[in-house]
Amino acid sequence: MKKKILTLCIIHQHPKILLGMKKRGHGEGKWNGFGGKVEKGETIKQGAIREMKEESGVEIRKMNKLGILEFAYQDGSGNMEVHIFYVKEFRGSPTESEEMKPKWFHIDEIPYNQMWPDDKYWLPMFLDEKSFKGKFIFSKFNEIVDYYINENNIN
Ligand code: 6U4
Repeated sequence: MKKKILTLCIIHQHPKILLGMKKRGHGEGKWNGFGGKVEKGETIKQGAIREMKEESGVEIRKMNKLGILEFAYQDGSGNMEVHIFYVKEFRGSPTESEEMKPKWFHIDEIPYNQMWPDDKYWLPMFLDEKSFKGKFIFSKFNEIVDYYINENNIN
């Protein structure tokens, strides 16, 4: 099956990051960055900017791609390639949308137990502005059954 290309954007304004509570769809009930599927005719970067605006009302002014992660399921369904952007500058204030409820978290209080289980492996590197590449394989219960992650220059 063809991999879907998705984006994920996290604003880091030290010592806080902006996450959103996903209100519906894939990852419902979890805190996560903002993003979604890249649409036909747009670049990955354009998709990231569009999703951030749609889901949080925030306009990205400056960002940097730090990670590419593949998420796969044991049963072979729905492989995703997620491009992860570190957002440094933005305009507007985060506003709740139909999809996401935004909230700033201090980096010492990141709610890992209410996030995707892979996040604790890569978010610390992300916060240090290190680039990374990896793959996570999930069971149908969204548990990690295998993974690798490499600190890597992806650009
Ligand atoms: P639609 O239904 O088109 O609105 P869309 O918002 O385009 O959906 P959606 O909601 O499926 O896409 O996006 C899923 C989001 O969750 C993307 O930002 C990628 C992110 N994501 C998916 N699996 C993840 C995982 N294991 N860990 C993580 N983020 C993940 O940190």
